[in-house]
Amino acid sequence: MEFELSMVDLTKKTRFPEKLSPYGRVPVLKHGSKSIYESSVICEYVEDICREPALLPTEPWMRANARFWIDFCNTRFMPAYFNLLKSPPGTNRDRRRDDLLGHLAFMDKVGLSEQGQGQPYWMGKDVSLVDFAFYPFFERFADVEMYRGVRISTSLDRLHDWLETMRVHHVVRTITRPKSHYIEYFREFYAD
Ligand SMILES: N[C@@H](CCC(=O)N[C@@H](CS)C(=O)NCC(=O)O)C(=O)O
Repeated sequence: MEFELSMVDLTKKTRFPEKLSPYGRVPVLKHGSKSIYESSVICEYVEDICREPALLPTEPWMRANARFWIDFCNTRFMPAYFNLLKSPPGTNRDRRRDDLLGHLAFMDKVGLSEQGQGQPYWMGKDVSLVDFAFYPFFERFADVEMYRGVRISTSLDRLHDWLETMRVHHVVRTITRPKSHYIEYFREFYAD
């Protein structure tokens, strides 16, 4: 779908209240006179108004499952990621790192191995909103690697295979940036 991207400087966000959600955050989708907030709600909205290509399974149980994983991403994985990244020096980073690593292992074992059953994407043979919910964190993963010493274990085969599949997805390739971009961009926020 055609869209126009409007960037907001979050260090000056008081100047742009009309471009922020009621939580004071981006992204916000403006569609005509309507505003939609929160990434996963925005994604489902776009899915509702543009059904092709379908990015959610049609079968109700599979649809519920897709929503479970998107919820897991928002309520478990993302908080663990930022709890570690935003932890000041001297706080218990080992525990926070273990939390994140535990989620990665769960994603590999239960999400990708049992759910995907040898298929390339999270929900099977087709890319879905689940893949697009998780992938942005791996696009920027160089920040937790560089500034918090996280490594994805080589034993998480399915996770590594999925990452490779996503890295070369034609849509991901149009927006991807190198690791060095993330390392430099996040240095001022997260380097000790
Ligand atoms: N759950 C939200 C998270 C949005 C979010 O944290 N956005 C960040 C930028 S990536 C933001 O607006 N931060 C400004 C702030 O929290 O003050 C979503 O997925 O849309």
